[in-house]
Amino acid sequence: MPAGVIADTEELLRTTRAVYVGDRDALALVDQLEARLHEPLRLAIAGMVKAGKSTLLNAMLGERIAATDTAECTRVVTWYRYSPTPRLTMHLRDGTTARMPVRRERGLLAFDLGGRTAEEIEWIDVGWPLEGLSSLILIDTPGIASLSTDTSARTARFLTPEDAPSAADAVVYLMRHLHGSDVRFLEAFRDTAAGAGASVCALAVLSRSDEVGSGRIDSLLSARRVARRYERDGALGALALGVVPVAGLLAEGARTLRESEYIALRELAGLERAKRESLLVSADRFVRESSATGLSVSVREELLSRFGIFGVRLAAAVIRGGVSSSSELSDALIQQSGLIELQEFVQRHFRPRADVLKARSVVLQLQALIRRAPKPGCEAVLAGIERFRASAHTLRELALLAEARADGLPLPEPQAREAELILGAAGVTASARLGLPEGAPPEEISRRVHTQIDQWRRLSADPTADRARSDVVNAVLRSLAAVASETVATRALRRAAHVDSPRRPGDPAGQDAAQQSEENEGGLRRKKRLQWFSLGAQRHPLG
Ligand SMILES: Nc1nc2c(ncn2[C@@H]2O[C@H](COP(=O)(O)OP(=O)(O)OP(=O)(O)O)[C@@H](O)[C@H]2O)c(=O)[nH]1
Ligand SMILES: [Mg+2]
Repeated sequence: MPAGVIADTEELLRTTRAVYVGDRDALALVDQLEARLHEPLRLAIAGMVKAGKSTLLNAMLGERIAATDTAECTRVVTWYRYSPTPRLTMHLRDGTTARMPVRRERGLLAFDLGGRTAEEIEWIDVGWPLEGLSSLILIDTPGIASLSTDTSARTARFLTPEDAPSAADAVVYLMRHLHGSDVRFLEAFRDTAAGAGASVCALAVLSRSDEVGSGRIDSLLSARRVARRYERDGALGALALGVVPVAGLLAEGARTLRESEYIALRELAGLERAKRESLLVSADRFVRESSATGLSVSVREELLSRFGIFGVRLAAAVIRGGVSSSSELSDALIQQSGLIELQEFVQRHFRPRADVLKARSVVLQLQALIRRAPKPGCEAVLAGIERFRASAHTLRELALLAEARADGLPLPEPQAREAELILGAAGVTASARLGLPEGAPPEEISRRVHTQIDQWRRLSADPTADRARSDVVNAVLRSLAAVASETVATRALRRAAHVDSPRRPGDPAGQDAAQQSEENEGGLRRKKRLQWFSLGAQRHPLG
């Protein structure tokens, strides 16, 4: 990634400001874009109605903030971003805003719309004091219906507008089964970015994956197999960078686990086998009157709504396996839920590309502005946009990865597979690109990158290669050159500073140093990952 992408884009905004001097609307847009450039990446959670979006968002946040089920506010686009104190603001369709009270009901955040309907509200802005939100803005979107409705229209207007770039930089797309509407949405999302090289910034989640095997204890294994099949599916494979199975309800329950719930689950785990099995045979049976357990029906109903029958079965099995505290149970369930894999994916693919993705969004908006209201002098802005395109190799990588998934790269095996890795298919750290284990020593990385450069240079000199192949080979060489220069920088940095302190959140100066050193420091990398969303039960749940 070009080091100065943010600085270059700021320069482009300055040029635009000069061209549009005196045009209030255009200057207000430039102000907004400048702010956007310095905000965290905007990651939208999208999918069909009841795919489990809000539940997953709560699991990612580690608090039950987003409303689930049938509340009116599930039909409104809702942003979650960092604020030192809780703050809820409604942005109304008539252009005004209204503050909302911060109120909790039974551990959940209550969205008090003051009697307004979803139709009157454009979006809701939730500021929340969660550290994870300082590096990522999460956006919950209303469900897309297979038949067009007002609610799906709102999501479409926000994420895939016809005549403007998307308001989100990347999307986590939830689906329970692969449906025509899912493919159509992902195509539309990719195409809003088409002007910037058809880069793919979507991750698909096979959601509610505990239900894939009807809640059987091996459901998540079945879900994993289905996810792998979807990944290889021609239609979806070309539209998403990967497919991760996630049991969102289990993850949400685990991250907000209460001591009383742990005690109830422990009681179930301790029942004699025949009694336990008769209770857990189905969700219906679990909440029927029964003499098998001292837990009341209402306690069991609550457990079922919080964890699902799969979660209750799994929790009982895990406790029987030796887990002996609520925090250990929480960790074990999070591990099983797929949440960590999702987080790692976001960490691996979106976060390191955040600057380029944000800059791309800004550049697309500038392009739309020039189309809408051309001004004398705007050629300078267009030239800047062209320079961005040419230099944003990250976008080229994302476009080639999408092409690789759709049709395969125009190279024989094993080079095609190697090329995908070098272009960042498994992550953008030097080790991931070179197919080395995380934590490989810098010397080995350095040796490997130079061997690869020699090999790909030889390929680039092949006179029989056609244009498509040469383009890929050149892109691979460019990625390798970036790895080589990063490696040199990392080694120099280590020598100069003995870098060993992990970055503090929100410390961009320290970020580079930590990022460089983490490439070769498995332990550090894990620490930073955990800091980012700090997975684990929240010790102070709402309510
Ligand atoms: N078993 C199971 N149920 C889930 C899971 N995720 C969500 N649910 C349930 O599915 C229902 C819908 O969940 P939501 O999170 O509101 O889904 P959504 O996609 O946000 O729904 P809309 O915003 O209305 O489109 C709720 O009753 C959840 O408890 C899951 O991973 N497993
Ligand atoms: Mg929802």
